[in-house]
Amino acid sequence: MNIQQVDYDGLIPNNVALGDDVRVKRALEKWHPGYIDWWNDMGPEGFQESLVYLRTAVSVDPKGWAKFDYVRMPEYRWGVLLAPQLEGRKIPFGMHKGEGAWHEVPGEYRAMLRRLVVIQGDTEPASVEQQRYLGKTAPSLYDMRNLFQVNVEEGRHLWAMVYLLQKYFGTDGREEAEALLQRRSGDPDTPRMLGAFNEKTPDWLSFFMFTYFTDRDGKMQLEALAQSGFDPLSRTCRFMLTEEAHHMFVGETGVTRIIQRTCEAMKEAGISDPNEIEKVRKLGVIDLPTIQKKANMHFSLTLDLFGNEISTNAANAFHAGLKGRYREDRLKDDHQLESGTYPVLRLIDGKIQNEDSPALSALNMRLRDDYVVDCNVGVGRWNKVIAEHGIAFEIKLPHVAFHRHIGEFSRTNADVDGNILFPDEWTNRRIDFLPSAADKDYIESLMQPQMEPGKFASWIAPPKVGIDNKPGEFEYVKIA
Ligand code: BYC
Repeated sequence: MNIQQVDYDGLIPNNVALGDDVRVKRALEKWHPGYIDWWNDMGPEGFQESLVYLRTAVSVDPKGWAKFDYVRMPEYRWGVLLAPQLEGRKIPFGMHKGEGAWHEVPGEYRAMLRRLVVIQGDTEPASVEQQRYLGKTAPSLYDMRNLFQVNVEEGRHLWAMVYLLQKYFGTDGREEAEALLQRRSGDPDTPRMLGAFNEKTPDWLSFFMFTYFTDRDGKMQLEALAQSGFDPLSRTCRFMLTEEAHHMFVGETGVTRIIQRTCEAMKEAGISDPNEIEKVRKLGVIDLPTIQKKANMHFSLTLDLFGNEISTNAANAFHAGLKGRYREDRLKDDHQLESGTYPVLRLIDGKIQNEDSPALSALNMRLRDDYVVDCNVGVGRWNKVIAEHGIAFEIKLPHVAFHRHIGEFSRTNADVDGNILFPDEWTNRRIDFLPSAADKDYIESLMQPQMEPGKFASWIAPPKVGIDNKPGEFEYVKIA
């Protein structure tokens, strides 16, 4: 069988010769109805019968892997897709560096590996649950389609992790696969595993910020797992990264288009001061300071997903060869980190300062640093749009100590510049940094659906090009 091509003959599309693997095929077929029930209950509400112009993977060849067509979402062909196996691949880091990559789970690392797969798996359905009401307020059919594309692919990413659980982790894996369908984002009794995935995504600005910031954590974590010495995990993550790129594109361009519309409207109305919030809001667009506050919120919530700066879990996973660094294969050092150090931001004597820590313990910090660099690239592009309109305003990522719930800074209150605040100062100034109830109400008031082909809500500019090069008035979703 050609690994690049996906076999669409059976119930579960795949490029892993599932037809020859009766045990796993049966296990997945048994899991399938529960997944469809979950999708129908927790997936995009109100649009399950609509025809959506979606891409589906037909190959894992990076040069041409998708085809576009109208699909009803519950009939989307979710499947198991792994990037091709690299002949003779070696474990690239940790104590087993240079040994042949594993094709079965090494017994001594079973629990650690399972935990990584389960955490990754848990985030995927969580994001679908968080976004399930957004279709009803879509600013255009183009945006609605992008939302649904992201949703079905997060569903596929769940399949990707469930395949690993079912194939490699026996009874425990089967139980974990079931549990992934039981937990619910935001549920007080059975919440999703990581904090940011239990928050609400109440409006489209949040959706774009989430896909910009939180999907980018997905990218970083998947890049780190793609380095894994456990080859099936590496191959799975490599293909997931191909899909993930579109999600971040949706986020980055979504925020860009909101900023662009705001700037255009301000210019037309002759408003040059971005802080004239009430005047700007009268134009039916989102003022730049509110966009900044939303960025502050989503960035800080996402930083928590990197775990504690100093982490024995992360050190163990690296040492064992299970989870590497961001693009480990491009780094030039011994890939074992037994002796090196890494600067870690800490709160020492009430001041935020760098302290050298053993590099192995500081891997979460390092991945978070790489993440911040990556985040800043798109922020720079947002600022270019603002500057092109001659408006004196810059979106800035807040300090990493701001609004944290995990790690070194979770026990303190810092402002967006990293100044430590007394608790009452924080309480008083919180609404300067994070969306207030009034900001939320205003954004909510804008969330009126625009479902006419080619039309866009007042607060967002049209995209530069359509999906699959379709013209502006293309009907991306045929609403049933
Ligand atoms: N919330 O040693 P520590 C994505 C727990 S996003 C709650 O600091 P570690 C996507 C931790 O579990 C990418 N609990 O943490 C994006 C541990 O508990 P136990 C998802 C937290 O393990 C958008 C304890 O605190 N993938 O794909 O080094 C849409 C001490 O932990 C949190 C992954 O994250 C938290 N935020 O690092 C759709 C990759 N942080 O075990 C999808 C897999 C920490 O002591 N996960 N804790 O009871 C990992 O690599 C790591 O587990 C983490 C945490 C980075 C999450």
